[in-house]
Amino acid sequence: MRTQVGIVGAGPAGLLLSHLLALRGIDSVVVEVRSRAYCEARQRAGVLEDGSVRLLREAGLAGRLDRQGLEHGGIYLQFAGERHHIDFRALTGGRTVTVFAQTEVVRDLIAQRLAAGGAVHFDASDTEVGHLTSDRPVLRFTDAAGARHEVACDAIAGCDGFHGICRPAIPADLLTVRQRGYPYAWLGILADVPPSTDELIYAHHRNGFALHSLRGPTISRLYLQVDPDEPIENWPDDRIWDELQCRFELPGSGWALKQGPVLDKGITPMRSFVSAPMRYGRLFLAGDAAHIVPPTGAKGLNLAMADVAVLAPALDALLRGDSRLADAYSATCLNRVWRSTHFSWWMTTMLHRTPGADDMAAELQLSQLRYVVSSRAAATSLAENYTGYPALPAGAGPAR
Ligand code: RFL
Ligand code: PHB
Repeated sequence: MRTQVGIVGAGPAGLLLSHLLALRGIDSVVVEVRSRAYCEARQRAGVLEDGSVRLLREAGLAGRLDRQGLEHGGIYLQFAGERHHIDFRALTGGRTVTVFAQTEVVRDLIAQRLAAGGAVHFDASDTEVGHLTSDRPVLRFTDAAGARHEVACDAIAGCDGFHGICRPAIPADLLTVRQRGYPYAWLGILADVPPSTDELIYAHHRNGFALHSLRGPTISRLYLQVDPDEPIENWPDDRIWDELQCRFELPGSGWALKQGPVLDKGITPMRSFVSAPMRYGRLFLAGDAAHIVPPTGAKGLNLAMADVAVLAPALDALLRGDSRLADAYSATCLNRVWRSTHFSWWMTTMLHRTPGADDMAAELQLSQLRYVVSSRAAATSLAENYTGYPALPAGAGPAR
């Protein structure tokens, strides 16, 4: 087999890259270890920055997003028994985010790639990459029927997430890794009940953080801070709802959290992780393969999309003999990655209860929250980062 770009991973990064390359007339082969059904059902992110929406729209992928995505002009921050609105539109000159599930983005991307005749090999196994410092790197895999393939490529994109094989293919002594773990995790549920709020509620509570998000007019998505090593069996549905009721409670306001059947539940660990550089020879890492942020800033999916928006034109130029954009790829992406890493860390540490934290730490946290909701400068900083700062680079669109 021969292709121009071998892509490992059919998550948002790999699929979107494959599409952006196709718009430039560049062919690719996508290799994915999971089944199509698994990729389409995996519950994850829900918030798209302005720039991500524009990128999908320019790439012709926003049909359903434009019909079903919910534009949100702010969020609520709740603490000390009060709920405060942060008005993104007013603070940033009209910028917003769009609530549209990652599962839907992935479904649309898979349907688009397959309809366009794109090669996406689901249920692949034993994926390997090699000859990465030559100009003819190879991608090897065993397909669903058990046949082994070797694909000769001009470049390989490692879009295979945090646990993939591409980052470990780079010699460890060439990588600088920065990481931080957090002493908590998120328990997330999808519930068959209309959202009890018009915009997302980020709640700081003495029992821990809680987030009320949504997936549409009839489906709610809710998260609770839990201990990282707590088994999910400790959290029957009734206990989850009791704890959500407690953390979102607004005494005397008349507001109530509606409950409904739980459709999906899972526990997600939290970490910050950045591995640099994002390139080794002709291997380019994108998305979670190179960096992870805790989900409190809603940045992971947006970073993955921003990476491939930079990578597509860089690979296009590289394949035509001009390596300047490819040489700048890692530094260009890491600038945004570090901004999002800082913002996600800041939101996370401001809103979660740190087990064992002393009263001093708790008061500092509350003071920070009071400052954010009372200072226009502080609220603007949150709004600017949440809606997407810096803006996607020029030339991020699909074709020239
Ligand atoms: P993905 O989505 O992990 O896709 C990687 C793909 O690679 C495949 N793979 C392999 N394929 C072939 N061979 C191998 N050896 C392979 N190893 C792995 C995997 O099966 C998978 O299909 O990475 P990608 O494309 O970089 O996308 C990143 C995003 O998925 C992630 O950053 C976000 O979901 C993070 N995130 C959020 N991001 C946001 O922007 N906004 C949010 O609101 C938000 N909320 C969240 C989140 C992540 C969460 N979890 C569960 C981690 C909420 C949660 C709870
Ligand atoms: C989600 O809807 O899944 C979601 C929203 C905001 C976040 C994280 C996750 O910060």
